[in-house]
Amino acid sequence: MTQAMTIKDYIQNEARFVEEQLRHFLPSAWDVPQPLKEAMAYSLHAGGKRLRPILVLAAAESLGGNREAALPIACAVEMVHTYSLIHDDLPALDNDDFRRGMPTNHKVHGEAMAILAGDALLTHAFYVASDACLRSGIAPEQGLALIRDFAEFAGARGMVGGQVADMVGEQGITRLEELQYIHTHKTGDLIVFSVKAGGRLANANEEQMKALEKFGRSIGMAFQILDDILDITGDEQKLGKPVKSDEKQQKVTYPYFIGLEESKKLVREHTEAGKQAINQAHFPFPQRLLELADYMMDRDY
Ligand code: GRG
Repeated sequence: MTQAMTIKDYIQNEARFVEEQLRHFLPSAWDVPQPLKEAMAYSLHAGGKRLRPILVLAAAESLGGNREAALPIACAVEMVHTYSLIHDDLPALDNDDFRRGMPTNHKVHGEAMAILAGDALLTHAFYVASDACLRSGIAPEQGLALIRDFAEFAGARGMVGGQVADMVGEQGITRLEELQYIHTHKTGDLIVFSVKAGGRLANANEEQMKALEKFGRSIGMAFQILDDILDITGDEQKLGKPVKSDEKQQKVTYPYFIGLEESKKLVREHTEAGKQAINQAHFPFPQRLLELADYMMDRDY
């Protein structure tokens, strides 16, 4: 990877690596019903920014870690992210028709198959992650800690918990702290897991793991606040999904609580705080991680 490459090219390159790896997401020898395979592949290959897998790779790279070991974990995170999007779009949840610029999974494959494709992507992610730990030669305790983190950050006190808090609190949120809880878990936790996983695979020390956690928390929060902002100011074509959906659903968001300008300021502040954590923790190759934080803050889709 040449240092002269722009962050945009770096992201495109890394996303391509992930895409290629995802093409072989199910072992070809496995006997899997074709409709299930198709429904899983439909959303997995529907595009998307691949930011979480890229964060796994960049975190590993920041410590001189092995890309080969990080790549399957990066794919596993994308599988969990994709399952969450499929389920989030279902009629029982957000009932959305478009995602990543395409009809949602249940619109194409039917509701039952979409639910099962999400289930299968979630469980398969844990197969891929544990298989990678077994093959990569990382210490068994490190592998187990990684899998435990994955379950924790994706599950009841992680992303699913955040989603439930969002659902239960819909329209009834009156305090910013409640919204912070939702963002921290629904969006932030998988991002925190991504950078921590990259760190673990690269044998990060305790100080570096703490810095990665702080980095993930900060850019995760910045990412979601920006998502709230883009729902108001963004371009439907670029986003690949309808805008103003928060307003239509009368959702309480950061701009609702503190206004657009203050929300934008907060995005910058969280991003800086994340970068500062990395800058203070003696990473040998932090450049891409830092650039990614800036890129995520500047995105318009
Ligand atoms: C249903 C268990 C369950 C969880 C749902 C991820 C999620 C939690 C809901 C999706 C809706 C949403 C707006 C969540 C906030 C996180 C977020 C901004 C997701 C979109 O991530 P991007 O922008 O999407 O990285 P792409 O398509 O680029 O991968």
